[in-house]
Amino acid sequence: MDKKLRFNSATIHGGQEPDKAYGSVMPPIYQTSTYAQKSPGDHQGYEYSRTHNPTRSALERSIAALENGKHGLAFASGMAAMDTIVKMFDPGDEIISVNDLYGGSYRIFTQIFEKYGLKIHFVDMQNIDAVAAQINKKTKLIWVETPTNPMMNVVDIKPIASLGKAHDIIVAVDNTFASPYLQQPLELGADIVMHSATKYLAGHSDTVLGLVAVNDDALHEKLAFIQNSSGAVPGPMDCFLTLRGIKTLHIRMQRHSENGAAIATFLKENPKIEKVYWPGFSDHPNHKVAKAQMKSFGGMISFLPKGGDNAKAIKIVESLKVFTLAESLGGVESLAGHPASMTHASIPKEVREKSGVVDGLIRLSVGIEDVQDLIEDLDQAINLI
Ligand code: P1T
Repeated sequence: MDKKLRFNSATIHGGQEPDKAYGSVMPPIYQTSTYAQKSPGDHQGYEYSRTHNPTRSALERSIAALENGKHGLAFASGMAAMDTIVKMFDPGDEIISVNDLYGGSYRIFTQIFEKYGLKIHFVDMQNIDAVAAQINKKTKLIWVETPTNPMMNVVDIKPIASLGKAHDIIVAVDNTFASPYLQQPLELGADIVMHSATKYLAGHSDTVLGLVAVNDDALHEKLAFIQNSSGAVPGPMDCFLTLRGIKTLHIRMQRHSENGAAIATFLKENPKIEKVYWPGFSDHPNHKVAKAQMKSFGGMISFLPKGGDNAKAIKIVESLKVFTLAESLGGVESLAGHPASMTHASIPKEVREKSGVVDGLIRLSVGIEDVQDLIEDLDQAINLI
């Protein structure tokens, strides 16, 4: 489709055309590894499914449309997407990363990439001067995650993108928590946007997949080269499921945000709760930035029971009945997590505690159920402590 569509139409039509073979309105699941050639090199644009697959191409066009990028790339997982981005760099290169981030992202930086000679500096990016202070001639990548997992800090993307431009450093933003509905980092000047599409994009907790979007042709070429060389690509069925999820992204995100706001307020007013981390509160330290760079505040919330007590946190997560205690986020169903022992267990205790990820922290991924059922569920579990 040539016409540039508004976001709530791009989720459904962005980069999509009826299939050329039979006019199939939904993208067919091209469950094939290879493609017939008439003569060597004489084919219809597809040779081998690690390199290209038509169902994957449809998803790659979709994420490009949603992020206002020129190119999209799909991977077997969010981590595979991140792995591909970081593999663009050489031993001796330096990376500045946000200090509060998904435990798996911390793990790949410190336990995989440092082994290959990359140096990673973890910085509190709420302070732009702290980012600028780490830049030197070897700095090649600034890795931003915003809102951060799980502390819900918000990083101001625009000034970081300006720093990147001024020093010829690539700025990548992990946009998993926001989704392109709430925030579009390429529009704010970032070079690369990355997603664990496992979360809000696919939206139904039934697929593991990663996505990337960029504008620059040369950057796309580099990433596509590694994508094909390393081969961490998703299968066509997972691409289909993600495309199907994306069609309702805008209405799901609206409800996630409404339910998130109601639950954050309920928790904040509850005398048994010590602290609630949610960027929609006017007293959140980054509320102004969040308001400027995000359409709404989403459905991710972290909180501490009174005294930050871990036994109370465990009691709450064990007692929830509508919320499921599980890793991951962004599905239609509500999930609760205990970051210290689950999603952030690979970060040493003293490191995670510095950014607030203490044992007593609970993280909620607020789903799109009736919010009253969610509030009643939290209420009964909190009343047990
Ligand atoms: O799980 P995968 O699709 O490989 O994505 C990794 C990833 C990357 N970035 C962020 C911000 C993430 O939250 C994740 C995955 N996170 C969880 C599984 C979680 O429960 O936090």
